[in-house]
Amino acid sequence: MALVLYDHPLSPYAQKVKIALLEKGVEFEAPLPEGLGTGASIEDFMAASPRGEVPALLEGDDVRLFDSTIMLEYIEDRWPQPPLLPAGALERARVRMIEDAIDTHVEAISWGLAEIRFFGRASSDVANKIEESAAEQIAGWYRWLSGQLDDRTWFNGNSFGWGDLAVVPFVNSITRFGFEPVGKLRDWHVRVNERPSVTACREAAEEAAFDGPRSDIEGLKAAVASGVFKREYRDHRLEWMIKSGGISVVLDGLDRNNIRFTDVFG
Ligand SMILES: N[C@@H](CCC(=O)N[C@@H](CS)C(=O)NCC(=O)O)C(=O)O
Repeated sequence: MALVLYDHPLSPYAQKVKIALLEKGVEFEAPLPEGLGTGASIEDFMAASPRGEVPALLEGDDVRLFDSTIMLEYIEDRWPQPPLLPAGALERARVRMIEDAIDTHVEAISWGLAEIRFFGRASSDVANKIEESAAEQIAGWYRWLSGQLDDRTWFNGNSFGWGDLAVVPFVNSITRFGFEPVGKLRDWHVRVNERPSVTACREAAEEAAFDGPRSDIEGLKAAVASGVFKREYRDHRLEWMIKSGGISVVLDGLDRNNIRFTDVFG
């Protein structure tokens, strides 16, 4: 049975995994799980991903994985060639640290901007405060990323790899919100987006975000407004919304029952 990666083209986490599979030349299908965001989606997707999140990876009768980092580990173990992690314990640790910071802190910013700009969660005063905070945070994270890149061509070292695929989908999301990287981070951003695996994922995301046939931003907005699509305020996202000035957004979402937290898995 083919490898199935439950996907949404706008999910930067799903993009990490798709880039890794494309780089390894592993064939996969990438369907959109029906009911994503309702908290009660199709059975095989929820069995693989009890938090109801994409990506979810399924293969044969046994492989049921959630979490993009765990999937990257699995893919690297299962299809070691070409290796995506750099050589050497410290280099590998460095790359994993970058991935963790991006997954938790940087993703929250583009997710939060979508809450404000697409889903209209905040009044103009609160929205302005959140936007200002997001802009400051992005400048800081871009500085940190430039420092991590240092004089390297790739976050991974001398060649493209895990360090790069863990960063580019998130920087592309933030760039779509109008925050272009500068300096050496900009040079890397141009370079990495020329990679065919990255180009494919970026184009699919752009098509979904803007006007392609896979785009349904208006439908999504209506689903969130009516409470059918409950946006997931988990972990770092909840922290981000509160620290960036949006505690009223959280309270309002609870009131309207259009945000959700993680359920017990069993
Ligand atoms: N830690 C997870 C995070 C996955 C995640 O948050 N996925 C989002 C899409 S970017 C999702 O499916 N959210 C479901 C929802 O909002 O209901 C990973 O690395 O895969």
